[in-house]
Amino acid sequence: MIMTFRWFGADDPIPLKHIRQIPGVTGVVSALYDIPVGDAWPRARLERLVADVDEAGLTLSVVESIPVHEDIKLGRPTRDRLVDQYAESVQHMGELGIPVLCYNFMPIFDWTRTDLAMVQPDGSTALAYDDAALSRIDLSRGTGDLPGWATAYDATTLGALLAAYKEVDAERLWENFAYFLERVVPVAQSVGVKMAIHPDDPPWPIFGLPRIITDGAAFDRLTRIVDLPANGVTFCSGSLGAAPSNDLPAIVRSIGGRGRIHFAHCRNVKWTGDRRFNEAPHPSRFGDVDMHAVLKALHETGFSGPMRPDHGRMIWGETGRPGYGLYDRALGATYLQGLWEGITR
Ligand SMILES: [Mn+2]
Repeated sequence: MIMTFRWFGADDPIPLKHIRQIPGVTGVVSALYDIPVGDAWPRARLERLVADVDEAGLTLSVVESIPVHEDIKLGRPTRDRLVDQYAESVQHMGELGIPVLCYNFMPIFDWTRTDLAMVQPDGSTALAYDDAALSRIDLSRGTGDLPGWATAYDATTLGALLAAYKEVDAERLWENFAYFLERVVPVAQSVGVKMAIHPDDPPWPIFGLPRIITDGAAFDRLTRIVDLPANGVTFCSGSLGAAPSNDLPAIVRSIGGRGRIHFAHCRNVKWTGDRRFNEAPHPSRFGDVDMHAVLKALHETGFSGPMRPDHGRMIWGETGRPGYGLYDRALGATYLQGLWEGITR
């Protein structure tokens, strides 16, 4: 297992030299954040990122993520050019020896929460989700009302996208996903890049949009569409763990047993109602994810890839990017390593 930490590039208030000081963290998870969605990532830019991380005494272990253009998810005629450009980015990763790509296939919205700073009994704040609160968000004004939404869409653009997805149900989305995988995975396989799809977060449809990567059956289905080792998953305990129906250790044993877990996100969630949860400190006892059982299953299935603490709370007065402060994620990294040492020794 390689312990890693997400870094948002030069604009991240947490510098690489601080990440380097978290015990045991050797890998960095990052991306190029200023390339328009759909464009091929220039090899020279990616090379510069690798060099910056290297100079800090760390290794770029994972690209998270190269966004998939909505036209690909919608199956529009423009997708062929966009898929080619995606494959070109993957090829550049391979040429530079970056081994893992984390990506997702969620329509329009990436991970979604309804509260970015829910105050916890200990005074810390955590990300939270409540399906009832989500249903009250008015999208007719664009993404402005959605807490922390990174890709801003104005009302017209968002309205057009939502209308286009009216023609795309879950099965059509699977077809469009298959089209993408059939063209990109062989390239990844040939250049030594492991593709690791991130499960949808939360793992159920939102705003009437289909979401398909929500459970172990979906992991199984997608990895058989193109049955190559490069076609794998990111096991995110927090995303899958938001649904009580997901038996996390069983999912690890199934997909991990086939050698298809290429990256692990470890985070705890506390269920507080039907489709309602908040994020919790990493250790098992603070949430509904049995982190010991998850890591034990990862070890039993021979997991040797990168792992990172996923979102953390904001503690000790820290401010910054929601979910991505330094302190709680650093605590998570050391906890996960302690658990791993206990399991593997
Ligand atoms: Mn995750």
